[in-house]
Amino acid sequence: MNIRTVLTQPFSDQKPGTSGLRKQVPTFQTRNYLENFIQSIFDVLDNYQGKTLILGGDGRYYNRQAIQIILKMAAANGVGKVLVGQGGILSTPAASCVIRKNQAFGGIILSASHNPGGPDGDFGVKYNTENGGPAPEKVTSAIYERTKVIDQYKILDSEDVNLDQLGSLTMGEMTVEVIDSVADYAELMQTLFDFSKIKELVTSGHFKLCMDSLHAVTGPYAKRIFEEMLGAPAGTVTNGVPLEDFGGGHPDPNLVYAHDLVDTMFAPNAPDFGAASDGDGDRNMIVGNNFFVTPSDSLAVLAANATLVPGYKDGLAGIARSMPTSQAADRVAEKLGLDCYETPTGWKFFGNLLDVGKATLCGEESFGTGSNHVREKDGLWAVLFWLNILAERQQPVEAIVKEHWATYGQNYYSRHDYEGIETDKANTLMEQLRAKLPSLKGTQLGTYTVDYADDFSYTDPVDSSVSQKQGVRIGFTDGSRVVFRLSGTGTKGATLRVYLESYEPDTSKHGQDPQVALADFIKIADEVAQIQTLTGRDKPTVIT
Ligand code: VG1
Ligand code: CO
Repeated sequence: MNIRTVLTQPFSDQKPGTSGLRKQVPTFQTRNYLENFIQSIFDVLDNYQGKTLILGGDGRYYNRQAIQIILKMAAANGVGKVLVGQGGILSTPAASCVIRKNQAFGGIILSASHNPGGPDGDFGVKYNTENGGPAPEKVTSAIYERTKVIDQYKILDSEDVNLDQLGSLTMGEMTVEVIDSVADYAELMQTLFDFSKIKELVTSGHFKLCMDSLHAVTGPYAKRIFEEMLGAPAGTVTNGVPLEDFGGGHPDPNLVYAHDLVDTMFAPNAPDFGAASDGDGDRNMIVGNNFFVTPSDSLAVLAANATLVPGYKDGLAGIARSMPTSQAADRVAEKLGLDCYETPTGWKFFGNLLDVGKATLCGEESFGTGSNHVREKDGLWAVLFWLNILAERQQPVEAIVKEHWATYGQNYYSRHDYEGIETDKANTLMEQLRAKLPSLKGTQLGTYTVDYADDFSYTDPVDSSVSQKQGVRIGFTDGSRVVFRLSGTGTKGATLRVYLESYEPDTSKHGQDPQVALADFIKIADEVAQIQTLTGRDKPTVIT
């Protein structure tokens, strides 16, 4: 056995963002770039010698090569056993499930999620801890500090592992087990949902389901669960083969990038239920026949109907949402007498709340929903949750959401993204906006009075850690809000996200186009943040 110690020099740009380290593929292919980051993870962890690590990714370009490198480095660093998904495939929620089931010390997930892939696309590395969730900030900061000074890494000289062959083998003193990517996850889903009831619905002949996996990681999961286990007709899952470049598309389930599904669902005689998921399988989009469900509403509807679903029949402990997510879920929490938590953007902030049992359901406006069954958001879980509700209520998606609005009021919601802005301009915009905040309270913007204006700061209720500067929010006295923050997942320039929300209790005013309903706030956002003037952009690149 030959373990080599390779001398290296630090890279200055290995700071993990909202969800791991994301860079363009050529950056990750730079000599020692991946190795430095992986060694930095091992260097900051204690007590993992001889223990189990989970490894897998979303199948994007460079996934297989990166897995071979990480296996050899894990062996050289004293890991006892690595469970790796067959073909290098593990969706993010499946990785979380496998970490928990095997009491692994952690997992390395290779993904840049919804970002495009391929030789010129993006790649990413995320470290998850033993609870199955994304490493908290204290861990990611420690990794980053280590990357700044790292001067060597360890790697075993060894043959590559055949990732397509299930079974165990040894690499130096480490065991490598290639596992079925889907089995553990599918088994967990069966414990949460009423599969026989969903099967009745999807095989009834009067309900049509469409699942677009966008050539990303959920293909094999969706085929096994919907077509094989639940009996939906072959072809229910489209774009179901994971491709290294996702077929050239953005594996991002929203109205812009999941256009094939959107065309199908907004045609005459459309199917009853459509869904899509992202690159790594943690996001979901839910569409009814000619009806789009916003992610914020989806969280609220799941919460309001949770007791119809076996895994949640005893009710919820609490609900958590990221700050920019609409307050639709808060209204459900209030009515059900549940605690509701508002966290910064990124799933890592839900981990503590889930671990101590303060929250059961969590959600983000960015097409992310999940629960305490794993410690990641979970795309197919959300689809199954909806199907279970539909099977119980026997109503169309649209009727369920409209009834929800009639009960709780409608939170109009939209996010406007300005992608690829020059970083300096984006920073100037945020700085100027921050400087204005103290003088805004009580003033009029348009016809609305500012109730509060601040930069969101979060104190974790479990470990008291504080995360500052998590987004500028301007709230008005009628409950509406405009939120501004810069993305932490992009790899080119900066992306400004503007989140717009208003509340409409009057049923006769429900169901309008959100861009019309939110027009006043779109204007206010531009004026207060000087978006056009400072970025030169007269409209967003993506509206969701
Ligand atoms: C985005 C979303 C955020 C999500 C994150 C990771 O982050 O806004 O809600 O948790 O992506 O999702 P940002 O910093 O770009 O706004 V995934 O599916 O990309 O792991
Ligand atoms: Co994702």
